[in-house]
Amino acid sequence: MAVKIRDALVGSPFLAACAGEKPIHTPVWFMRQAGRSLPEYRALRAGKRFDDLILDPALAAEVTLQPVRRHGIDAAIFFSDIITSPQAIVPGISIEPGRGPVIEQPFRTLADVDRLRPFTPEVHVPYVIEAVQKACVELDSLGVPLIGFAGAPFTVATYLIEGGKSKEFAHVKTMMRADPETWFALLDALADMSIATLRAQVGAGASAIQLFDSWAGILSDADYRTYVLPSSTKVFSALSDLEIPRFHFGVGTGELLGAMAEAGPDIVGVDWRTPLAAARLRVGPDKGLQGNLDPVTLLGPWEAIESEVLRILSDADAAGGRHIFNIGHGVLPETDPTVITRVVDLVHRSTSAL
Ligand code: 1CP
Repeated sequence: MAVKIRDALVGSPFLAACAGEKPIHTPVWFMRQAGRSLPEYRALRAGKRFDDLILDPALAAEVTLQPVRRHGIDAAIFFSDIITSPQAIVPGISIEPGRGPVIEQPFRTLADVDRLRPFTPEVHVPYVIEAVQKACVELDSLGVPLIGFAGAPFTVATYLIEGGKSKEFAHVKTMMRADPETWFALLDALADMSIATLRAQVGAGASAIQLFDSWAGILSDADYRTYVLPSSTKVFSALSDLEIPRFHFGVGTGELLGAMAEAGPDIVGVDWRTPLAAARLRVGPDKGLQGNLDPVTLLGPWEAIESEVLRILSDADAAGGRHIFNIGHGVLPETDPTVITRVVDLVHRSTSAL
């Protein structure tokens, strides 16, 4: 793919791999690399709510940069949340410690969809734009690109419909089948919101984007194709003119990788359940693969971590390369950050001769 690269980021292994070129080493970053595994994050966070960080561009930029300075990773991910955009225009949405997003008045009817419109990033989330701009000043000086992100319409809808996190997703799956009019209107409005926030982040300096469809794996391939694929496809196609790498991610999505690739991303995330060779067959030869270390592996022992990392690198090679090393879901809070730095170093050292 053609990738637009700012002068400061020429030579970035992450952007080279995304473009399908041979990077100087396999690029590596970690989902949830910013946050509770870092003592410097806990120090900065003391006495503050999560929203205090999100709403303050200087703090959000600082937290985005912390793991880059510490680990020498190849990309930063913007510190925000998938619920930040809906939260900005819908009253009664909060992020509660230990719980995640909580929605006071869950979305259940067609009338609820109107609560999401209109959404204009410059008006509703100016702090997001400013935080991206601030983070990119230091990231440019380090030659490290920023990944912007948004929640995929489906995963954001699960929170809005259920009112928070869910195990069975009963309201979600029932609305899909019982009230397709509301379902598709809601997912379409959320697609527009994802498109607007992603375009705003790219406009402010992000060099790549990731669409998080964390909970898509609860669906069958048939249901995913009917109820989810159209809205995710809309997001990826609305970003195609930007010439930036577009990532698509989910957990437990081994059975959906073909359909998720059809939505139109350039790189597809693979969790630890699916070998990269099997992912390659489902995704096809032309897209990048991201993953696929089990985050629990990082809890140790080091010998097991090392052999898993090397196995994944060799699997990636056998699966045709174009690999971005990552974990299959977020860093666990109890992970020792020095282990993450060691993994970054291991990935770089063992691939720089390839
Ligand atoms: O470092 C980074 O990865 C950037 C920060 C980031 C990202 C990418 C945060 C900060 N949230 C997200 C995306 C996000 N938020 C996802 C997709 C990624 C994933 O699957 O992990 C999801 C599903 C959410 C929803 C959410 N927000 C949860 C999960 C709840 C559940 O259903 O299990 C939680 C706990 C939050 C709050 C949140 N977001 C981010 C942090 C650091 C926190 C914890 C806040 C706190 O300390 O209370």
